[in-house]
Amino acid sequence: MYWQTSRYQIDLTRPKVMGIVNVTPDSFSDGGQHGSTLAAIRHCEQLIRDGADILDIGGESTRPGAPQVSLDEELDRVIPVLREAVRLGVPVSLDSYKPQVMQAALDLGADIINDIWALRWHEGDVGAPSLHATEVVAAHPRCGVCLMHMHRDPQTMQVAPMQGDVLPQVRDFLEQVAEDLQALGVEKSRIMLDPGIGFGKTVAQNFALLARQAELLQTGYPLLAGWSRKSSLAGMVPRTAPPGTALPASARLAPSLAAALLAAERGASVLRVHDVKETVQAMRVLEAIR
Ligand code: YH5
Repeated sequence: MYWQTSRYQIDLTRPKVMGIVNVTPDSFSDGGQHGSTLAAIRHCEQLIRDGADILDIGGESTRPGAPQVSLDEELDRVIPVLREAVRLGVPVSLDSYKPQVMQAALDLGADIINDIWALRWHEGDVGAPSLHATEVVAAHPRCGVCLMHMHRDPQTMQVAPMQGDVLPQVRDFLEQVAEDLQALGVEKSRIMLDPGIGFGKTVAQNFALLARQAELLQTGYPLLAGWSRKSSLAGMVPRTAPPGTALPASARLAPSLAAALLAAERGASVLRVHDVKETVQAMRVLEAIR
């Protein structure tokens, strides 16, 4: 199976490693963007040396409760990085839900739109109808798109997680958005689905999405798995640890690798990770037994 993207047909025979690049404001310089742009590009280059197959570049933190970033701020962060990143020889993905950022990224040659809102985000209902994300993607002849399931929104998703058996809910939602997108003329080969680990689900629900990943693969679409450093992995501590012991995000490498490897072994096609070098090594173990 291939993932069709703007410039690359990505072979999904073996799992691909997508390296996360967060473009965050530069606390060292005078408020300009040069420092953070340079740091992000350096990070892109390092991830490629580490074996990243795809770069995923984002300018807004989507951690639970994180503040939103304005359109202008997000463009200022992400566009200078994308302009350089598309010259690095690997497919480049934009992690954003804002249609205007998607359009600017595609205009620069970005290969993939990765959207935690599955192209369904829209600003407050006041004012003129703005550019819609589905139209931006559908108007492009072949960019790739990753459609992710999220319960509620990043500000409130953990306040009231999902109820009941999440598997059919996540599967049916993703199948529906993929179908709607194809009705707008987007080829099936451009679409990747993602259960949205950590986005409005309990720890048990997140692990059910891994244990029963086969039910998501029944849709016939390839899957992206995003387990890297997520808080569901914080409890992976010795049984002797005091109750409530939690690993900080910086100490979640081992469980992140375990989750990525299990997801790949259970059929995930793309692994979205912070720790590319180590994930590539883990994937070599999978290849060795196949
Ligand atoms: C995803 O799963 N996630 S941003 C909280 C953390 C660690 C990591 C420390 N964008 C996904 O990575 N796009 C994000 O706790 C994504 N799938 C796709 N397709 C959140 C993130 C993170 C949040």
